[in-house]
Formats: sequence, C-alpha cells, structure tokens
Amino acid sequence: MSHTARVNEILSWYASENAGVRVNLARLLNTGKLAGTGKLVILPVDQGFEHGPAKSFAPNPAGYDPRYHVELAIAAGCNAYAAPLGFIEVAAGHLPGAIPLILKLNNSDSLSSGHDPISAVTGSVRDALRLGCCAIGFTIYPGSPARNDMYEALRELTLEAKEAGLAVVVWSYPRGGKLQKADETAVDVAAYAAHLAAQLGAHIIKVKPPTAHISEMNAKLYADKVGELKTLADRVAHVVQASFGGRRIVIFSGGETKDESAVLDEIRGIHQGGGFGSIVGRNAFQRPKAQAVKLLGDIIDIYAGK
Ligand code: FBP
Repeated sequence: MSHTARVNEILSWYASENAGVRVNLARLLNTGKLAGTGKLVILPVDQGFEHGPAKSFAPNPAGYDPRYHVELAIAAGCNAYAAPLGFIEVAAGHLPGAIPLILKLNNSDSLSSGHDPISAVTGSVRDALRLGCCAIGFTIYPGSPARNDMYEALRELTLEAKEAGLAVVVWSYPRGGKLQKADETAVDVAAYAAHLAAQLGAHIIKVKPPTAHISEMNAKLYADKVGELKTLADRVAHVVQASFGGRRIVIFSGGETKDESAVLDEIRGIHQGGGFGSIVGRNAFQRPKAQAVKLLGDIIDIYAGK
C-alpha cells in the first residue's frame, strides 16, 4: 500500500528517524477510519491506574475487563489503543495485531497526596517490543519541581525506543510547583508544554485543550495577543505553531465525561485550529458501548472533514 500525500508529508517531518520509527508512525497514521488522513483518534485507558478503578469504570462496569477497551477501540475505528503494562498485556494476548498498541511507560496513582507530581516508571522499552507495540507513551509534568527527573528519564527511554524503532508519544501536562490550577490549561502554558515535548524528541504530543486564561508569568508577553486567542480554534493553532511550526503531530485529550454536544463542539474547535486529533478516554469508555462507538464515530467524522 502506498501512503497518501498527507502521510508522506507528515513522515517527512521525522526524516532523521530510522526506518522502524517511520514504519510505526505510518502504522498509526494508516489504521482505522482516519487512515491516510493525517489525523488520529486514540483510545487511552490508564485512568484505572491514574484515578482508580471505581472512579473510572463504575459508570460502565464492562470496562473493568481490559478486553472491553481494545474491542471498543477496534469497533470505533480508532488509530491506536494506549494503556499501562497490565492492560496492554491483556490486549496483546486477546487480539494480537488487531490495532496498534502504545505502552504507557510511566503512571501515577491517586492514593497519596502532597508530593510533587511525578509518575513511576512502570514499563520498559523491552516490554513494548515483547508485546508488539508501535510506540511508547510517557507523561511529563512541566512545572513540577520534579520535572527535570522526568525529562531525564524520558531522554533515556526516547533514545532506547528510537533505537528499537518505536515511536514516542508524550503526554505533556503542566502541573505542580508555582502553577495555579487555571494555569495548567492556560494557552501560553499549553503552548510551552507542547514545545517542551517536541524538544524532548516526541513524535506525537498530547496536551489538554487550551483555555483563554494566560498565566501570570506570561501576562505581559501575551498582552497584545489576547484578541487573537479568543476561540478554541485560535488557541489550538497557537499550540500547534509552538510545536515546531506545525511540524509535529499534536493531539488533545478528552477530559472528564461530559454531554455529547460539548464533546463535539470541542472537537470542532480542535479540528478548525489544525489539531491532528484526539485521545479520548473517559468520554468513550464510561458510556455504554453502542453510545461510545457512535460518539467516537462522530468525532472521527469531524476530523475526516465530513
Ligand atoms: P481522558 O480523555 O479520560 O481525559 O484521557 C486522557 C488522559 O490523558 C488519560 O490518558 C489520563 O489518564 C488522563 O487524561 C489524565 O488526566 P488527569 O491527569 O488530568 O487526571
């Protein structure tokens, strides 16, 4: 199968990478209903680890069974499925090769509080290779006093993953330190977080949808730009621009479960702003399966320009 012009263009942004990395990026871009469009919709299910099983799966108890999620990702026509080691082991054994897998190599639980935000490394590049994954995933918390430890851990894992021909997906979630809650999704902070992930060698960058808030530290710098950042589309365009002038794949997370029209409005904004897609977890797996497949299908249609 030859690639579409758009997939070839995107692959050209990663010209320094070896064949294995580019094959795996192509796998991600050529799977599911958005195959060939250059857009991605990924199902991430690490919330059981991050937020706890009852908080994550009680709204739709089918989700306690890890097989459910990989089946959902396939039924909906997603490009990939991302999860920590335990869920990926089940997915790889249940439906081997059915959908590209992203092994999330670090995770943080919600049982302890009062510490600097930092995740534990809970998987390895060897695990990703053993399980046939096409990419590793890694979360950084820019703003956390422990950020440099995360950047340095990511540097090692990125090198190892790239040498092994795996793609690298970075969840860049500002939090901790001097950042206020509102700053975590502020447009200036989101743009900075996306840029950091790009500089750390990420092929795919994941941030939260940026709000119109500007953090105190950048208030002066952005004073003249506020009018240009009024809509979500404007703000997404700014984040994409900060990611090497649009030459890195940037996708946006779904957040807490909300009503369908709110989800779809947000996706329209991301699409209009030139975002490359979404990574939607709770808004998918916390709904009954038929509703989740329909909602993911509507999201995919927006990214497909339908
Ligand atoms: P959601 O669509 O459920 O928000 O999932 C996206 C995601 O990045 C997950 O991978 C992760 O568990 C979650 O968001 C983290 O959100 P937070 O750290 O804000 O609790």
